[in-house]
Amino acid sequence: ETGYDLWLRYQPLQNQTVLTTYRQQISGITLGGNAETMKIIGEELQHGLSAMLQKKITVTNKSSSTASLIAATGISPLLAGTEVKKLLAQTGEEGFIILSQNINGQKRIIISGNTDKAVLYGAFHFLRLIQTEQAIHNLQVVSVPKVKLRMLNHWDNMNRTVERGYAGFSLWNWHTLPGYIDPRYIDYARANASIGINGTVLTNVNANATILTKNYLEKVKALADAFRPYGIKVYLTARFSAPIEIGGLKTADPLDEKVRQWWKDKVKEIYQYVPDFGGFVVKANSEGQPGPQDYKRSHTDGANMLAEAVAPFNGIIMWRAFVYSAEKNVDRHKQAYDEFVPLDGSFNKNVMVQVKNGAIDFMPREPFHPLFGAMPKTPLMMEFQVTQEYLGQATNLVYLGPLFKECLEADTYTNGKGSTVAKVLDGSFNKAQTLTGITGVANIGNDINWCGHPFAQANWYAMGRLAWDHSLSAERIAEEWLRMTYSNHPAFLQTASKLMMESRETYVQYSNPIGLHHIMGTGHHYGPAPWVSNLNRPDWNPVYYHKADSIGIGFNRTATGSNALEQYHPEARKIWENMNTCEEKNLLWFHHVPWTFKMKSGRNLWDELCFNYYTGAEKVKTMQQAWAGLEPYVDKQRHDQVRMLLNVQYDEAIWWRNACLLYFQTFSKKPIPANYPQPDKTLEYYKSLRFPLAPGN
Ligand code: BDP
Repeated sequence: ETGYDLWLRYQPLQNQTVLTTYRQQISGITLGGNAETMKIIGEELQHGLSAMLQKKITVTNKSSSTASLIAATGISPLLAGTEVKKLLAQTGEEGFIILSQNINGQKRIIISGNTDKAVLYGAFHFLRLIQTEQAIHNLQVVSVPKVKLRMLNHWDNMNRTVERGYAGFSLWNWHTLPGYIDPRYIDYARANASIGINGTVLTNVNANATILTKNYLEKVKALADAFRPYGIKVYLTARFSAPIEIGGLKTADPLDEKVRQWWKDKVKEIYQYVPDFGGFVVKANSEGQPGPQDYKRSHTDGANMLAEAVAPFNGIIMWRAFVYSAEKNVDRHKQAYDEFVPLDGSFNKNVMVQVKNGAIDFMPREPFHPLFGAMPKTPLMMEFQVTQEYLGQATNLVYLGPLFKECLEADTYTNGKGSTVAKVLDGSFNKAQTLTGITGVANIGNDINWCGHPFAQANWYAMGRLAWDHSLSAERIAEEWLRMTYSNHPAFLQTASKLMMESRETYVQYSNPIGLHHIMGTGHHYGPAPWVSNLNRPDWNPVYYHKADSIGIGFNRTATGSNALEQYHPEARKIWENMNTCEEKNLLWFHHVPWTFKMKSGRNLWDELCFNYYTGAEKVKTMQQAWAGLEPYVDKQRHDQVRMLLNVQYDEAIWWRNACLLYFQTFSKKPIPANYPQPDKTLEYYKSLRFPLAPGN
C-alpha cells in the first residue's frame, strides 16, 4: 500500500465475530433524495460497506425498501413518524444523528441531519464506526460541530511550491485547471469531508495577487465546483497591494474610495465565478507583506474595508494576528497582543482575527497565545500548524494531537477558572458570537501518500476531528486513526498508540527541552543552529531566544525582563511567574535560569538539559524497536517507509542533541555527564553543515 487511501481504506474486516454481526445487521441503503451530495453519500456507503463486509450492498431511493440503513435529511418522507425531527431541532446546519429505530417492526439505522451535508458527515461517521469495529445495535449518536469554520490553510504558491511543505508540490495544478479535474481533487474533498473540514484556503498567506485575475478565478471556480458537493467552501488569500499590482491603481490605502471600490468590484467578480466563495485570509504588515500600516492606517481599517466588500455575499475576512514589527525592539512575544488588543470591538461583524496557538511561531512547545481571552469583543480563529515546520518536517514521526490539545485545554482564566482556549474559540463566553473557527496550516502535497511521512496523515486527521469536537482526547483520535489506517488488532493498537502519544514529547526533549525555542536552522528551519547570531533582525536569531551566557540560559519574560507575562491573566501567569515554581516544561521560555539552578529532579539545570537531550534521543530507539515489533500488522511498503524514516529520525535526534549540548556547553563550561556517550563530532562540524536545497530555502 502506498498510503494514498489515507484513513478511508475500507479493508475487509478481520475480526470474524464482528464481521458476522455486521453482515447480519447491514443489508442495504435507502437514500432520501438524489441531489449530488446524496449520490456521494450512497456511493461512499456502498463502496465502503461492500468492501469492509465483503458483501454486495444495494442502494435505492424507493420508499418501500426495507434496507437496514436509511440516509436522509429530516424532511424526507422516509423518516415520517420517527423521532428524528425532534432530535434535529438541536443539530443545526451541519450536525447529524445516527439512530437505531424500529420502523414497522423492522430494525433500521437512520443517518440524518438538516442538510445533505450533515447527512454526509453522518455517513462518514457511520463508516468510521464500522472501520473501527464499534457496536451498532443500539446507536444514539447526536453530533454537532463545536465550531462553525473548520478549515485548512494551504501555504501553496501558484508555481506549485509549497511554503513549509514537505510532501511534494501543491495539489492544485493551475496549469491544467480549469479543463482537467484531477480525480485527486475529489479524493482530497472526500478525505476532508470525512473529518468534518468545511473550508479550504487555496493559496499562501504570502499572497500573490495573480490569483485574483480572471484567468485564475476560472480555475478557482473549477476547484470550488469540485469541492462543493463535499460541503467544502473555497477561500483565498488577498494580497493587500492587489489594487496596485493588478488593478492599476496608485495606492492600496484602505480609506481611498477608489481602492474600496476596486475591492468591491473584484469581490463581485469572484462571486460570479464562485457564488458561495467563503472569503479572504489576510497576512498584512507582517514579514514584509503589504498592509494598511503602509498608509498609516490600522489593521481595523484594512480588515473592515475587505469585510465591507464581501459582506453582501456573506463572505468573511480572517485577518491574521501574526505580526511583529521591524522597527520595534520589543520582545516579539508581546507584539501581536500590543497591536491587537486596543482594536478589540472595532472590527466589522464578518471579521475574525486569526491567531496562532502561541505568541512566537508554532514552536515544538509554546504557551498559549495571550490574545486568547484578551479580545472578548472579537471572534478569534485558532491557527494551528499541521505541517511540521518546527517539528521534524517529513522525517520525524510526531503526532500533534497532544500539542493541539495542550493549547485548547490551557486555561486563560479570563472568565474565571476553566476559561479554556477552546471555550474562547467556540463562543462559550459570548452567546452573540456567530463566527467560530479552527484552522490548520495544511501538510498536504502531491506525494503519493499526501503528507510525506505516513504518520503525518494523523495530524491532518487530528486537526479535523478536533475542529469538529475539541473535547475529543488525543488518545481517542490516535486510536481511531490507527484502526482505520493500519489495523484493529489490540496488540497493534496498544503499541502504536503509545508510540504516537509519546512522540511529540520525545521530539521536544531532543530538540527544544525545558522551554527552549526558536533555535533551528536559518531559512529552511531544518535541524539545530542555536549559534546563529548574524541575521538582520535581532528576533530572527536563535541567540535572541535562548540568551545563553556564563550565568545561565533562557528568556526572562517576567517583570524584571520583557514582562510578556503581564499579558496573561494573573491566575494564568501564576504557573509561570516564579522561577522556583514555574512548570519546568516552560521554564526557559519565561526565565533566564542559572546553570546551577536545582530542578525538581535534583539535577542542576545543565545536567537536566543533558538528561533531556540524551533521554529524548534514546527514546527514538524505543520507537524504532516498537515499530519493528509491529511488522506482522502492517503491510510491507508502509512498514518499510516508517522504519527507514525512524532511522533518519534517530540520526537527527543525535544531531540535535550533540549540536545543542556542545554549543550550550561553551557557556555552561560544564561536562556532559560521563555516563552518557560523548558526542563523536565537534561543534565546528555541526556549525559547518549547510542545507542549501532543503525545502523552505
Ligand atoms: C512562519 C513561517 C513562514 C510563514 C509565517 C506566517 O516560517 O514561512 O510565512 O510563519 O505564518 O512560521 O506567516
